[in-house]
Amino acid sequence: MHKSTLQKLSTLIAIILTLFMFISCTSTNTGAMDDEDELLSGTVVLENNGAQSYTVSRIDGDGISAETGTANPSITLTAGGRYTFVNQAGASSHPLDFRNGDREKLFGQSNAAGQFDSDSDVNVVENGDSITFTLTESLAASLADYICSFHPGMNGNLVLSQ
Ligand SMILES: [Cu+2]
Repeated sequence: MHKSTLQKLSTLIAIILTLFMFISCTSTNTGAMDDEDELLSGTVVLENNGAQSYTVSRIDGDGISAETGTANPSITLTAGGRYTFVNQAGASSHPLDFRNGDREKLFGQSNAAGQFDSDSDVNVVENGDSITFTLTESLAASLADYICSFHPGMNGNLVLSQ
């Protein structure tokens, strides 16, 4: 009689423990999904004024801002986000490069090698005229401007948002 009560009790405890493990697993997974959802993501569309300047025609998403319609505007980016530059000027006619303060290429659409070309966290992906990258803390510490590798006048600052 007493033994069977103990058995029932331990079965009940086992069920409760299993339920707790299931609930904590579920909530951990949900948390991870929320973290990924919170990754900033933005797109900027660039046009050109001949070989004189880039202009921004549109911005979508979060973490990126610039004045539209002005020549070579400063583009403000938030570290930690993943950003796409759609270069409507044409990646082959006006290859868009991203540089550090010493005017060295970090990555971009020109054929020259860049310091962050194969950084797996920055994960540069080129697709036609578009280029996408993640602004890691270490990239953010170096990033200074964007430039057309053919036309040095097509050049503007990249600014970190505070
Ligand atoms: Cu150009």
